[in-house]
Amino acid sequence: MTATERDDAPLTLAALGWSDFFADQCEPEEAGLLPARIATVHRARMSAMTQDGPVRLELPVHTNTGDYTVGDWVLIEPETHLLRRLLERRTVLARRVEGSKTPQLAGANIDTLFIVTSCNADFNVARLERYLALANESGAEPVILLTKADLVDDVESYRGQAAALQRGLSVEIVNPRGADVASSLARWCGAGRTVALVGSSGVGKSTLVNALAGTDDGEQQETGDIRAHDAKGRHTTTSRSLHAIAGGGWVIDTPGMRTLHVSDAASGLETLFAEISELTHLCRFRDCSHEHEPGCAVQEAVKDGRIDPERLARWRKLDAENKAKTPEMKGARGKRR
Ligand SMILES: Nc1nc2c(ncn2[C@@H]2O[C@H](COP(=O)(O)OP(=O)(O)O)[C@@H](O)[C@H]2O)c(=O)[nH]1
Ligand SMILES: [Mg+2]
Ligand SMILES: [Zn+2]
Repeated sequence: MTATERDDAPLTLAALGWSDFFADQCEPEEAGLLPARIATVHRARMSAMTQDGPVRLELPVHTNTGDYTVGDWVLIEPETHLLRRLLERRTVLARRVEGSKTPQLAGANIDTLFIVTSCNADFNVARLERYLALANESGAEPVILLTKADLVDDVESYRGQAAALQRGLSVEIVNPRGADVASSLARWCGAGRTVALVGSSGVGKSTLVNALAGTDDGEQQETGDIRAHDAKGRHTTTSRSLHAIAGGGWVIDTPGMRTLHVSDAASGLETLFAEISELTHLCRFRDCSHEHEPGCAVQEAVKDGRIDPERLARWRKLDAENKAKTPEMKGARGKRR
């Protein structure tokens, strides 16, 4: 069921994810406007959820819908549903896809980002680190979901590898087709909370969305076993939307990605590689490259086994990529809390 099709019981703003963070942004003269949460974004139209149900937004001329994303809070006119203003985001998931210059917005005001990977061929620590860097940078809490545990006999080794990627990282083994999906993810869901799913095509994201949304009524997300790819080889899931979770809260499904670049993610990388980045302050030289300099605290840690050289190599690669792909003259991109 997509949010736009939900026309039953009215929702409170809090159930939609509204909080003081957004209320505090409203000026006194905006008191007559209605808060609305973007549910779908298309090239020329957008829909939103309000306390009074789903609405199709009236867009001012020259609106670029690419400036908005699923999960955004906006203020609209109650009668006409004319879009008046975008409220500052608490978190925003942005990513640069190959061949595009501007980052694509994949969702906003997400509390928890589920990074979904299967335990078989898709499992790749370097790719998970890319997702983690983006998740950290977005401001959402990353959680790794391991699917297809039934296809391997050493699921605990996958759990261990995933958990080692970042301090305090939650890793959950889920069976997207099982009856207990909602309860195993309940810790992160619930009224007013928003989760999103990212990960390669075929790992079970749509199956998870369907399980969370409840399958009894409404429209289902197309899953890979119905039709993995269309005739042109595109992924099954091509648009994002806000789906109501049966037990409360909201889930955003995002289309699969082939290549995932890291850019504008310096602080996300610092969180991800905390055990390395906190050593760099101890190096003798301020501009240490951590390759050959005397007094390099990072190299010392590699030598005495505190840091895995492969992990260091992956950090180097992502750090260099981030520097190369982040424009020097970066406009103020509202720093998140
Ligand atoms: N064996 C196995 N198959 C699964 C599991 N989870 C999902 N699948 C299957 O994997 C395929 C792809 O799932 P889908 O939800 O479409 O993946 P998406 O591309 O990430 O949205 C479907 O055939 C699912 O039924 C699992 O835990 N084990
Ligand atoms: Mg899908
Ligand atoms: Zn160093």
